[in-house]
Amino acid sequence: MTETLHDTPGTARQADPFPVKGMDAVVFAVGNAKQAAHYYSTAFGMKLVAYSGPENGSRETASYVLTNGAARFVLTSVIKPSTDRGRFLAEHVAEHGDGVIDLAIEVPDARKAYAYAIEHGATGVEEPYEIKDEHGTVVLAAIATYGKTRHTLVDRSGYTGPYLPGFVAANPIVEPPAKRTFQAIDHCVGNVELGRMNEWVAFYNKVMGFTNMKEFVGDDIATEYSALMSKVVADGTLKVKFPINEPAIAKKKSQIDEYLEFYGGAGVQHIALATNDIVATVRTMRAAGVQFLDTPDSYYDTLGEWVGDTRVPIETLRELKILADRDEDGYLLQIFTKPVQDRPTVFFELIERHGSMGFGKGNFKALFEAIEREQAKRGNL
Ligand code: TYF
Ligand code: FE
Repeated sequence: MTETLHDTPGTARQADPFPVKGMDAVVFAVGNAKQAAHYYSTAFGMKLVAYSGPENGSRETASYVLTNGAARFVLTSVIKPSTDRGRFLAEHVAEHGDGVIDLAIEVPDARKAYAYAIEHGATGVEEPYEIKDEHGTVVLAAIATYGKTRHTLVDRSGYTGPYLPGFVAANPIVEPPAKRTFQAIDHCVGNVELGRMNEWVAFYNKVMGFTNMKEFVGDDIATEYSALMSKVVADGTLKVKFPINEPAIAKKKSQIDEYLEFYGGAGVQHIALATNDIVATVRTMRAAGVQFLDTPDSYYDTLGEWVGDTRVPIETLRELKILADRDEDGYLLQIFTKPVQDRPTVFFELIERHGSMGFGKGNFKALFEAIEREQAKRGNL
């Protein structure tokens, strides 16, 4: 049976088959969650809000929950593996280094979302289950995606606690910066094996009813300079956006191949964080020691000619190495960190959108050249 919504007179569209509220959390398995929590507090300006560990009954793992506006990261380490969960975390860190194990999505109904996903070909990881404490009930379920990554589907509408049952409220590690550094997760990018991008795009099309966004990197750009192909899937409201990259066979060894080699397979490549003042955020994060990719001066010499007016003067963009792009809907400002662990794997993006819902297509050449300069320094190009 299909329902229809009538939102514009004279038009009818299908009700969203897989409604989502937004990203619930990005969950990382790391070697030392205590120190990672410190890094995301002092370097990224996030705020520790919840904790689970031996002090409150979790003897096997320690997890730190940090937020910044609507963005939520969960950092988990294993203390002493004794269950399948503990062994999974220990092996994940041994094999992949610090990385993302879960792109959790908040949904209005986790049971319905799970049933829809399974019916449309998803592999179940956790059947729907409830957990409760004095703050209420959360319904959770999980499905598998690329690599060892999963999507936990979270219905927290019946819950008022700091994160999930099993977690206790925690105080910030340091006083968060006076001005918030970012406020939401804009998109989460996956790297998949050569030739498998379309398969994963089809997975999101079928399993979550996500549709393709117009921006993509096809063979033409791929062979010329990017050495990767990319397509973006998103839910109907564009709150959850998942670009998927695969390596392309080009003149140079792909940055995606470098990731796949050092991560040990498919996984999350970068998390983009939405900010409304990228200049202030980059200044704060640079002062705290975060390293960003460099952009040559020549980029800024011609930027004004094609990008037009932006909120930030070109000279400030040049000083901070921030990139800018424009499309028919508006413009965006963006910058990329270097990988945040010793393996050349996970990194972050800061993005300030002004109308544009793109991903910085106009910057792909400059960006991919910057990534390749780093790849060359590591001896992987
Ligand atoms: O998310 C995106 O599509 C942009 C561009 O390896 C991008 O941030 C794409 C691939 C890549 C790095 C950045
Ligand atoms: Fe991005």
